[in-house]
Amino acid sequence: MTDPATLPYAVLPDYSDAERIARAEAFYEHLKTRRTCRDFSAAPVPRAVIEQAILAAGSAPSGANHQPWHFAVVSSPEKKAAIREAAETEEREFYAGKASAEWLEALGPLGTDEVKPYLETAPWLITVFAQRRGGPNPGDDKQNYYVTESVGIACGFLIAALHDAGLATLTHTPNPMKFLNEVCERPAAEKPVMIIVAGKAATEARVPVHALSKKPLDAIASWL
Ligand code: IYR
Repeated sequence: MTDPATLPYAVLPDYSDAERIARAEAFYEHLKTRRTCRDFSAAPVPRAVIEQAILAAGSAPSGANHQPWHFAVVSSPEKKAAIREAAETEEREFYAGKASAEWLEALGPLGTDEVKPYLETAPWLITVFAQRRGGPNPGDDKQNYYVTESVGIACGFLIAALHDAGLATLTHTPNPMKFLNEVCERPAAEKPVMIIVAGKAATEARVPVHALSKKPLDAIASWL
């Protein structure tokens, strides 16, 4: 193995144990206030916020650091209308029988349906694409690795960054969503993964009680 070029590991703050615990608690307290939003205000949000959040997403770890993602950011009313129309067409079929009874039952407590006005109301639709090929540098055409995992982590960073900027978010996944390639002018080889809707919540926005219940630590972690 050849020795790769290296730099010293970035110096992280040398917090006391008490400080670390307090910071971990504070971060949890902050992140848990995020609520999926389905009722957005049309109030504008500066593009610079979205740019910084995408840079945060782009800092995520990825297979071989190939960064196998593309964020197509839609704000034009025409494109948003096209996405809403295509998404609602898919969702109508989904709710009218394509989804299993079990799936529809699981969605019951969320109160969702095929009507998606927020796809036009919210100022920003960040459509996330996964790239099976690419590489560490723009223009590369190499195999990418752990694409699903990498893009999932980047989406998590993106949602956390948007939340930290005080924006409401929604992960929307119409099924199928291949129409996004055409609307977002992305090559057929890229796989649309999700739309992250971002903006301010409408003043009258409400959240389903179902969404507030999170599993306790002992149900989601074990210690060996
Ligand atoms: N994509 C549909 C259905 C839907 C599916 C799941 I799983 C959700 O957590 C929420 C919705 C819709 O957006 O209505």
